[in-house]
Amino acid sequence: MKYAYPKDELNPIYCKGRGPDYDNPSNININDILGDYSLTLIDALDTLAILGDTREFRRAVQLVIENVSFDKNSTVQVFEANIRILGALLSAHLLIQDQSQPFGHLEPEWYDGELLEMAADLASRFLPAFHTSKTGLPHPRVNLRDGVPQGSRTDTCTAGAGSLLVEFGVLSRLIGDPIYELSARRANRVLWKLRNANTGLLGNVIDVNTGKWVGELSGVGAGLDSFYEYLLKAYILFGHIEDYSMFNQTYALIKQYMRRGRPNCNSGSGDHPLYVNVDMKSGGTQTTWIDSLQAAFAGVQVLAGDVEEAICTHALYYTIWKKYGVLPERFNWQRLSPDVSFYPLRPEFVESTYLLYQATKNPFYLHVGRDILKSLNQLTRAQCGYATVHSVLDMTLEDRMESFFLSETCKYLYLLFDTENPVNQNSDRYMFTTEGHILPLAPWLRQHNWDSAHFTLSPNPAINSTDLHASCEAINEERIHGLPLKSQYLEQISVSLGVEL
Ligand code: DMJ
Repeated sequence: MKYAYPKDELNPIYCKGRGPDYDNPSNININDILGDYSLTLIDALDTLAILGDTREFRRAVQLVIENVSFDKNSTVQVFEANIRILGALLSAHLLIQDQSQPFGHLEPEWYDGELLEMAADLASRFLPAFHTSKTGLPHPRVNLRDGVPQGSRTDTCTAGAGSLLVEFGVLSRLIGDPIYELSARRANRVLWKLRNANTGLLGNVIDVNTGKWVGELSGVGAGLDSFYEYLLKAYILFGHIEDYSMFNQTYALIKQYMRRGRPNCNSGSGDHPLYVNVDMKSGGTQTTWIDSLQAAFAGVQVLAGDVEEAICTHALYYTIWKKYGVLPERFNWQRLSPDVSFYPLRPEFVESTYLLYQATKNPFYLHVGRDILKSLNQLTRAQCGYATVHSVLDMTLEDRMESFFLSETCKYLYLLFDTENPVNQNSDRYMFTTEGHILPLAPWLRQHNWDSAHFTLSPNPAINSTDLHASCEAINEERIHGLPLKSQYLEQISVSLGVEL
């Protein structure tokens, strides 16, 4: 707040604010995310509530309402603005509206739904992305004032087009306007139809006008990660069996085509399991790297009830984290070195550590959390904040702190240790969006107040009851008191990666 507000991000080394790069519109690394709308403050609203800083939360809400406008000549990515801004506004609005105020007194006396109005205004600016595409898949970018820019790119990653349902569904249900939920559902169904006929897998990049795959890599990391996550989370929130069925079918295919290594993580022999990137047409291995976004997959596996497998997935990223002190963006599992070596303070590994601790209560994950905390403080702390690691090889830093550091990385770390936090005390009442915003799990979200007969799209994909086969394993005593992954297997990964755990 001191150095950056009202800018979008903090430059933590030179203590300055950062906004969009208006001089260079093609700088999408910046402009996709920064919209001149106090991004970090908005993204961190519910973090303030979770930290119990009610005064600062109310002050931040007031600043946002009084000073932020979406009537801006900013061209942003729909996906990023959805998860970071729309999700944050909805979460903060719902926290304020919660009659029981479990986080303390969050509601400003004068509050009259302004954050929800802002959310609806922002989402209405996303709609041209859907209306101007030939398939129903959204264009990746919109100008907040003018809609889809003439001649703008039509290739979108699958996660970008197919992870809008959680926020759009909540908004639709709050304001009673189905357009958002139906647009997001339609995009999911279009993607679903375009699965490869042979494998059933989706690629990572698609053209929104032709519906042709431009990237045929299929994996659980960048480009696809939150698509799977949101099928499951949309089901948890809204209870539509269609979403659950889609999740279960894809999850089975992920196991079939992408998983390598011994069949059972915690027994038998063979290599440590690994989810690789494959060719969507054949299922054959396509790359020798995994990326740091894939570390979130263990969290999805926890939510899906596949805790043993989550323990296994997480252990690999823990070993890589220990090797460098943070996670390189891409790690080559053949050469055992980074292919892409920056670390922008991403939350995925912390997130799955937190979710695994919630699921197992095994203190191993508290130790992992302490390791994370120590290395963030030792390696990334800068003059005015925490800085992106430019290269894990020499630990040089870059002057950037992305908004997800406060909305996710810090939040999950805090929640890992704050066992009395209302989120942890009522963990069956909340769900995290892919940007770490908490949403209530509530009966009213399982209903909608519009007449679905007027709004049917294409028919539901065929759903077979045998697709619905998830189960929740009970965690036995051994899981709580012993190492979650048996020591011989932990040692196996540490030896193969040359790390001392
Ligand atoms: C965040 O914006 C979200 O976690 C998203 O799902 C993936 N990318 C970043 C964090 O790495």
